[in-house]
Amino acid sequence: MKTFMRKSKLSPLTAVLTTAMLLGSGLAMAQAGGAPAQPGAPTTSTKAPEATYQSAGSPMAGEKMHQSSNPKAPPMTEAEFDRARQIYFERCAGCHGVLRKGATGKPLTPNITTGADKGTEYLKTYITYGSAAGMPNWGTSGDLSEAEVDLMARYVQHDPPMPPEFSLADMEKTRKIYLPVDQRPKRKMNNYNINNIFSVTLRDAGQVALIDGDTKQIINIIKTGYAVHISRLSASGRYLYVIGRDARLNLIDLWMAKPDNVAEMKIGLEARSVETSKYAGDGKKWEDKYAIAGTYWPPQFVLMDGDTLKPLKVVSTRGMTVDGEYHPEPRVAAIVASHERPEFLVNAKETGKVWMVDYTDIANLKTVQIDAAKFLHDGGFDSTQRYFLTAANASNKVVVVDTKTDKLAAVIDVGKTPHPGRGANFVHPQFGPVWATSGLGDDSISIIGTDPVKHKANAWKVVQTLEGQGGGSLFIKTHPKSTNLWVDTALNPDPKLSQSVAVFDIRDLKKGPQILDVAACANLKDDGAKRVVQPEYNQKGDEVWFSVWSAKNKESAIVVVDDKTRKCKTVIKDPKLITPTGKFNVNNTMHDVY
Ligand code: DHE
Repeated sequence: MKTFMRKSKLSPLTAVLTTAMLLGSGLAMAQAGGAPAQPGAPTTSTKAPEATYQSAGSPMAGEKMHQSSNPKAPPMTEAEFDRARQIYFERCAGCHGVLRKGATGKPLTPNITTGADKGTEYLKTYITYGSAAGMPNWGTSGDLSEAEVDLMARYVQHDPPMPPEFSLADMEKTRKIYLPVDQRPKRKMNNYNINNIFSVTLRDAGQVALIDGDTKQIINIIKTGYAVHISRLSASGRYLYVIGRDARLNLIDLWMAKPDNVAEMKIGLEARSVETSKYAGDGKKWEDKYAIAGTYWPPQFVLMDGDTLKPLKVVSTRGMTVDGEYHPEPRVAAIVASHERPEFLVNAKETGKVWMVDYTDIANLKTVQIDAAKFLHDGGFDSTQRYFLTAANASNKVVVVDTKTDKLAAVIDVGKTPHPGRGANFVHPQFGPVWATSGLGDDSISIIGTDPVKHKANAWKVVQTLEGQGGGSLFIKTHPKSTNLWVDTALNPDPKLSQSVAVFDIRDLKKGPQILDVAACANLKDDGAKRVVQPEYNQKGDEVWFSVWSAKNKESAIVVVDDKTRKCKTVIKDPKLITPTGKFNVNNTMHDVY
């Protein structure tokens, strides 16, 4: 084996923990959950990178909820209950669920946690030492004190408190219009090449930076939601939508002399996804017409007017899983807009169903639910934009939905905990058009055939598995004009891997990857974790941008790599670039180019 093809540095337990983090609801319980010390981990602390990842916490930790009590459970004062509830939402809810009915972690309802063979002492051991199945060792890692372990052991024997619901009227109450539609520009009022602007998530600042992709200058830093997550574009490219983990949705008008917020609204208590109507048929009737956003809590999605965010219809995702069991909190994960029909595709994570939401008649809303696989997370289209490929991450599968027929096309076994972002489309020299995903749980990169017409034998099969430089990969990317396939390993516990990326030559994938030390290019003044995360191409497809993501009190940067030479070209640094993570190029996001 060549030295650059390093084996995964994830121990099985850490892999599980990392997986749990990713499946979490903003709390990423596991990382603070004391991922065991890793050889070669950053010198500051073995958990420092994970702590960065965790810092979002659940926005629901601060929500008022009623104390519930179970007479069979050990008593708690109101103050103890409130403190335990806060710890639960900061660290545990992501895996065990808001209602403790289980998600990727086990259910923790009183019928399970109380009883002769369970109870406080049993639970304390479990919380202190963790389990091989992925429960972090909260006590021995030092993340929870003995008193806190005792508190949590008692808390989980009480009935779970119910966070509030969030109605259409609640949304409307929070809606703010900063610039009414009739006062907005009638044409583009700036000289920016809007198609090459990048919206950069400044995660822990609760802001996005708009960066001019041509000049690499910051255009504006705009206040958005808490632990802001993703940006998406309207079909025309004029409007930018940004969603925060606190479910605050911001609408930014890129036509303004200095693009800025024109409206905002809270769509719930905790969220990750937003999308806009993109169907180009019907004489562009749907262009910039609607937006949709989904929440982790309450488990629902809302359809809104595209330019005012006026909420029009809210739909609950509560219901039966693909296995036929009721799930009270199926979180809304990725949402994409169909190019084949006026429809949105909504991933309901825990039920494993993809909802096809027809937006032609919102008053008489038609939806189709496709049984896919549990734990749907992120995904994107194939190169023809007919098929939606999405990871069912804790099921180790990729699901394919045909947006022309609104039917399931395939469920494919892939590597451990796939995490494609939107994935990578390219023409494989041997197998024709393919889409690829990397993953968190191992170093495999699964390449799936996507052409059921000219390459039928390869369609919806893993045609090749590449060995990346390690597990802990979050994103993979290429561009139709490029012959490079970039794979990050941002969550690998080995800093050598988390600070570098692997780049494969699509023309000769057997050659193995070149490893590029992107963090070194950034030459940051502070020590500590410098995770290199999320490759994103510019409009032309000749540059690929990486975030070098440090802790919020340390210097971060964006490194622009020349795609042809694979050499660092520009480093964008600014004290205002705090914790940059996702980057969304207007053209590529608008047209689903990846
Ligand atoms: Fe994400 C996309 C959920 C943690 C960066 N993330 C998504 C999507 C979901 C999701 C459902 C797909 C949205 C869509 O397409 O509509 N993310 C979650 C979590 O639940 C999780 C695991 C834990 C959490 O606390 O939120 C989580 N995500 C992270 C991070 O810590 C990352 C690395 C840094 C950050 O900014 O928070 C992160 N997630 C991203 C990015 C995308 C994303 C950059 C969009 C990728 C793309 O190319 O489209």
